[in-house]
Amino acid sequence: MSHESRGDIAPSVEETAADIASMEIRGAATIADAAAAALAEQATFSTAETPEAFRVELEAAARELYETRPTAVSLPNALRYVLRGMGGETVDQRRRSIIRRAETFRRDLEQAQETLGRVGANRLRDGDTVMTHCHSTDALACVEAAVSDGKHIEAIVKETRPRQQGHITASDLRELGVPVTLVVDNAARRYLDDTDHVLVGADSIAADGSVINKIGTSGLAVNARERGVPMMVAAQSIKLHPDTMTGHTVEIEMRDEREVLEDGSYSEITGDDSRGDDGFIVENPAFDVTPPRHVDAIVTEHGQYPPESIVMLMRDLFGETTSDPWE
Ligand code: RUB
Repeated sequence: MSHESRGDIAPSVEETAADIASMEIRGAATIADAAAAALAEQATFSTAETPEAFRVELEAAARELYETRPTAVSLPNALRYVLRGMGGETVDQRRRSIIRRAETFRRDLEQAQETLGRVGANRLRDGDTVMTHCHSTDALACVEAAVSDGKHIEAIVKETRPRQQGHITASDLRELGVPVTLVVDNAARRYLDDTDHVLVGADSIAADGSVINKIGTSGLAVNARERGVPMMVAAQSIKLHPDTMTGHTVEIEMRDEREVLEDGSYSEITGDDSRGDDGFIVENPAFDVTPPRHVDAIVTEHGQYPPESIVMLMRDLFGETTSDPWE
């Protein structure tokens, strides 16, 4: 990737971009938060001498962050929000406007998650068991709010290969005092009979109500429908993908095959660590698409929506058209 004519990017922005790409920073809300913070850092770091040069630097930093992971729309939505707040005639005014806007964004993000959590908690009854997939801070906010309302909630936590983010969910739930049963992904259907709600997050929500989330979500949703278990998606409005209103599709990230093979299973099969000419291909899609017919409710900070109605909220929040985060 060429950084030509991108201006001077702050080392901390480069670090944030690398951490997002390597999933050191991960999960759609956390990525959005880190991206907004990085733009504020770029504003502080900038030594631009003209307001125009300052704008060019901020846009270059936004591109650097944007190109890390393609699926979670919270990333471009965050960048767009912060950059649109740039105002003023001088470099210092612009710097202050970006820093303020990033702070507002991060505060609102936290608030939205708390509000969403209270909405989602209303769907959970005392004594319910939820099944989770991957690690979603929005989904956990619903459980946290239910627990703080005094409800007893238990959780069946899917491990979520290949990166096993379910382990993070398990430990977060344990901290909330929620009894956790950890299961491998293949065991999920068996445990749906003990489950009252499937509860997942989202990386993007499309205009037709499709939910793009960690690979395996769609299979879980199909099984949940077949078992009659309601499927609830916890997603702040920053997860709404405005481009899908004009027919664009959401890009599904394909990640490095080593994530699938890192447990050594490949060399056990082939006796070879090097890969390449052994006659099979490893694919590692990070996300999948769950059609709206398998989703019961999308819970946002603006209330809960049947998936087919989410486009109304999308129009209210984004209008009809969108553009790149730096335009
Ligand atoms: C994370 C994932 C999460 C969503 C929502 O994928 O799919 O369910 O990002 O998370 P990855 P949150 O681990 O590949 O980033 O609710 O925290 O935004």
